[in-house]
Amino acid sequence: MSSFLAIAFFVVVQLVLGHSPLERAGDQLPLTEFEAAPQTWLEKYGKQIDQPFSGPLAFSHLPYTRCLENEEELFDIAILGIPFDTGKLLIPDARFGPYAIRSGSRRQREARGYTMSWGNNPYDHGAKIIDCGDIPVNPFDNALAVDQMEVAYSTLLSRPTVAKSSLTQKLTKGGVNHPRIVSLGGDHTIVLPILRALHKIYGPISVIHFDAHLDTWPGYAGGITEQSKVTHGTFFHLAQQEGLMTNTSIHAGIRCKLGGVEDLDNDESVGFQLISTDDIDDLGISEIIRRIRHRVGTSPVYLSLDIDVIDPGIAPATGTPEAGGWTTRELKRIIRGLAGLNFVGADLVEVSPAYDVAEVTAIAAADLVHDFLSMFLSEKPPHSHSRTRRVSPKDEL
Ligand SMILES: [Mn+2]
Repeated sequence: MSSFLAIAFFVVVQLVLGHSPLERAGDQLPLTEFEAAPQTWLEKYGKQIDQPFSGPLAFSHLPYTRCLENEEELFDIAILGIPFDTGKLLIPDARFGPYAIRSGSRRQREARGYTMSWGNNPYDHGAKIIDCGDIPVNPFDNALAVDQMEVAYSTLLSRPTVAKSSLTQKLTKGGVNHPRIVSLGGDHTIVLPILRALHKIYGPISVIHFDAHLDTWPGYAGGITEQSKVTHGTFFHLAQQEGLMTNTSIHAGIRCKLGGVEDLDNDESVGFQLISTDDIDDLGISEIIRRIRHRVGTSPVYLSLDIDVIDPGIAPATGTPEAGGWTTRELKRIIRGLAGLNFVGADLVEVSPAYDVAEVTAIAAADLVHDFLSMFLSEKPPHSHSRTRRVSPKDEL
C-alpha cells in the first residue's frame, strides 16, 4: 500500500508541474512498430488476401473474369450470373440474385472450403473453378434476352476444359470434355435457354428439379403471343415439346396449390416423377436420395434448384413463397446424396434479395452453391456420419 501511495504522489506532482507522468527529460518513449520509417504497403505488409468484407465481388473470392469476352479464358467449372427476371409472375428483383449470392458468399473462400459433412474441399480436386461474371441480358426484350442466354451458355460450354483428372470431366458420346457451369439466377425462365444449349452437346438430358412448384404448366392464362408462353412456370413444358429432356426427370420438394389433378397428369406427361415436401417425413432423406438416383440413373443430368424449395421462414427472399418447406439442412443432406451422378450443369434461381432479411437467403444460396461444387467433384456421396471429430475406436459408444 505504501508503494501505491508513493506512485500516486509522484503522478500528482508531475501533473501539477505540467508533465506527463511518464515523461522524463531527455528520454522518449520507444517507437512502436507502427511508427517506423515510411514504407510502401508492399514493403511493409507484402501481399495480403482480401478480408471477408473487402475486395471486388466474386463468388467466394474466386478469380473473376468476363469469360464471354475473354475468349482465351479456360476453366473446368464456371460460376455464371444470369440476371434475368422478366419471365416471372409475382415478386420481381431476381435480376439482383447473382449479386446477392456473391455477396452472401463473402465468408467463403478456397482456403477454407473443407466441410466436415463432405469430408473434402471442392477446391482441392485439381479443377479450375472461376467466376465468369454475368451475361448482360437485355431487360426490355425477353426474346432477345432468351437468345442472349443461349448464345452465352453455348459459348462457355464449347470451351475445352483444363484439368485432366477424371473427377472433373464428363465424357459426351463423342468423347469430348466440356466444362460445367453453375448458373446464378435470375428467375427460373433461364433454364429453357440453358437446356437448349446443353442439348446441342449432350442430346436429351434428365433434370433433377428442387422446387415448391412444378414449372411444367402448358401456358399462362392471358398469354396469347408466342413470347408470353416463355415464363418461369412453363419452361419445362416448352423444353419437353422441343425434345430437350428425357422422360426420366424428377421434382423434389413440391407443395404448391394446383388447378387440380390434371396439373399432375400434365406434369407426368412432361417426364417428371414427383417427391412432395411431406414425403421427407414419410420416406426419410435416404429414401428420397435413393429414388432420385434410381430415376436418373447414369444419364447426363442437370440440377435446377429454386430457392423456394426451402421454407420461406428460412429463405424468405424469393418470388413465389410457399409455406411449409424443407429446412436448408435437410436439402443439403439430400444434395450430398447425389454426388457421383453424371452432372452436366446446375443452377440456383429465384433469389430476390430486396425481400431478404439479414442476407439469410443469400447466405443459404451461396452455401448451396459451395455444395454443388463438392457434388460435381466427389465420386460418391460422403459417409453418412459427419466427421465432427476424429475418434479412436475405444471412444466410440
Ligand atoms: Mn418455384
